[in-house]
Amino acid sequence: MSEARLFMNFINGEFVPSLGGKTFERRNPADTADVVGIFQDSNADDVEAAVTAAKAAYATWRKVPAPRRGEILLRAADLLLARKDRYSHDLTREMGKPLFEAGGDIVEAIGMAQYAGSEGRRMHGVTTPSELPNKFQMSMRQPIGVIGMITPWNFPMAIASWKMLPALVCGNTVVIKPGEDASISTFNLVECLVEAGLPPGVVNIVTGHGPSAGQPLVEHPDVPVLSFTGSTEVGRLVYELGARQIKRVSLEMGGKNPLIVMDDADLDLVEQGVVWAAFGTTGQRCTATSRVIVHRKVAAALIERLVGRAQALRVGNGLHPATDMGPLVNEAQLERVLGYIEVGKSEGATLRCGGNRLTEGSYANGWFVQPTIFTGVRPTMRIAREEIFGPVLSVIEVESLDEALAVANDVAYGLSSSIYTRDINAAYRAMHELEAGIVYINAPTIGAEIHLPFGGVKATGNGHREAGPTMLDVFSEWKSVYVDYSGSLQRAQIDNAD
Ligand code: UN1
Repeated sequence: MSEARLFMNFINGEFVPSLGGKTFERRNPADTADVVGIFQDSNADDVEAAVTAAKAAYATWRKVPAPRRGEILLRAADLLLARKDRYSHDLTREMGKPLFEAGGDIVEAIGMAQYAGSEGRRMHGVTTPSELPNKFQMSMRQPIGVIGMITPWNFPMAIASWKMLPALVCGNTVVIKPGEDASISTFNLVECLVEAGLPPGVVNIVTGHGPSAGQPLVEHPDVPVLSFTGSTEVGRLVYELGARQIKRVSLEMGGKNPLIVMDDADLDLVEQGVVWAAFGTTGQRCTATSRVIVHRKVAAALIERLVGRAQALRVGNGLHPATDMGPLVNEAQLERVLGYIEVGKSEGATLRCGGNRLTEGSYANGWFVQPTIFTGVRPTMRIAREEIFGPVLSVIEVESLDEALAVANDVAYGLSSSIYTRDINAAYRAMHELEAGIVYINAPTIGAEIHLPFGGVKATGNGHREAGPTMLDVFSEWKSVYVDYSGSLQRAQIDNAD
């Protein structure tokens, strides 16, 4: 067991305690005897100090040429790669996912650092001809100011990188409040940026809880842009509070992601994909497969395979190399998942495997639950409609592609989706008709890459996309510039009208 480390806030390049003098501790969800860190329980005064630092740093950072800003990110990518093992260990210990998955979280941040870093030499605008002679026109991106970020614990390094790195390359400065269950990864990301040359005040970290540290950030008048990933419930609050000050608010929220299995699907492939996407990260991904919508002809065969695979998963401490599935992140999440399992039973779904908390032996000090599969689920049941964020899979049987698509779309959310079929027409129909920001063909609902837009429709998001070329849109303002070198007044839409 390693030592518990004391983490200060990071404001203006210095590690400082919370002005309120309070701290909180984080324990390893696989072994609650292991205190992984003690963090500042920040308040509005800490947020004020961080925003003040970010605002002052903005005056100079916005003028650093974008390629120079990008070079810092590219150097940070190299540092992240060199420290991948250590940072993966920290990440597993703070939030529970197995080491191999934690490595993926770091690799996603490395990819984003390379992608956002190289954007420093692109950030293309549009240059178009004028309708008037001797007139030139173009558009360019400009930074906005201090960006407030509230990040979740489930991808503590990747999601922090999706927000922070595009914001920085655009020339903004940042105040970030990481999820209180997994703050260390944000410190690790920022450590690399600082060693790579990021000036003081450009990124500031304020740890703590939503009401005491998140809300003052959301409401701060000097923070014009908010980027939030988390629950729809909290996202709605962030949106409402932001709207009062006409802030730009980018929200990334829940999912109830469907995976359609047609009767011509390759069931070997389906079996592997479903188990990975439903139980990977203990189901705690907003992209997790939580509904399998299967054609009745292959349902029985598929269910048997899924149950066999789910029961064979090795649940345990993510630090052990043999572990397939780690614990849930905290006690509240455990209670929530167990609560939904009870809901599923009382709604009349059939519990085919799992359903219990694991408490014996090495499980005694952790938040472990078995991989759980419900069959006979009807689309109207709560377990088919509400986001559980745990290793609970609902299997729904259908008769046709039309019915599968209708069931898939009949939920509030629309993040990720998938269809397994060998019929190219069915695949293309699904691609067009699934109400989701992401569609996979013959692959499960998880595993988005950072150079395509990431985000969802309906209650999942509010129209913004993280990652991909669209990532710059949240963190920059367009400016259109007209240069008239005719030496005379040329009236657009009038002097050239005939
Ligand atoms: C999330 O669950 O919030 O596509 C992000 C994926 C990962 C990111 C998940 N690359 O599953």
